[in-house]
Amino acid sequence: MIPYRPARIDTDEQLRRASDFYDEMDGRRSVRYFSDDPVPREVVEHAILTASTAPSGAHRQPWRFVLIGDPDVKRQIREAAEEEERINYEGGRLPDHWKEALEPLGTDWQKGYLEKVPWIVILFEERYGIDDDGERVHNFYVKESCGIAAGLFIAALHHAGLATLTHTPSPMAFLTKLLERPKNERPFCMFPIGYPSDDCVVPDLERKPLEDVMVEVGAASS
Ligand code: IYR
Repeated sequence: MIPYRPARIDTDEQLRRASDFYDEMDGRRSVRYFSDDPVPREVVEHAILTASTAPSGAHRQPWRFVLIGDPDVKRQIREAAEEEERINYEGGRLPDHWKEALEPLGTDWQKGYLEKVPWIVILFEERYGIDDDGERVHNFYVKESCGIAAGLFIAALHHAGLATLTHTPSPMAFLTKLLERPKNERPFCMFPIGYPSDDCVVPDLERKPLEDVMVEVGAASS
């Protein structure tokens, strides 16, 4: 154990920071229309480092972020993702209630942004570790850990002025094969990363107010 003594912030400053951070995050939107303007690799690498600060079960950090800037690999990902999504949208794999829920988002099987963006990051969950003797090592709370890391990643990208889409083409198994990942890794989420295009639009969504997302139980003492 080592001491951990982060400086206390006074209440006014605390409120200001909390509110400023909320405003910043409330300005984030998932983007499906990207420009092909370049984004420095270091910015994305720093966002991955930030994501990797996430708490994880037994500090196993059961994640691997696969970075793709190669146009040929991006094209292969687009083609494979579209093949799956075409079956979802047009081949009847998406149930009607799901299609209806997606209608306001205007999504379809076409995923042109996967080729347009300067970077794609694919977060793989590490289902189990492998020790020096090649033996399996149990990982804990893998989905929870990766979910938290994904959230920090999205926040870090937004903070750096970048846009992304939390994209989970379904099924995603094709990514393991295409990216030649070992069998202890499984795709968790895909993140096309770049700047929104000049003509980017997003659905006119509203977020739930605090009273719909928080309940207080009991009476706080202060
Ligand atoms: N994976 C599909 C469908 C999709 C599902 C949900 I839930 C969304 O919020 C958005 C899309 C696709 O990417 O089009």
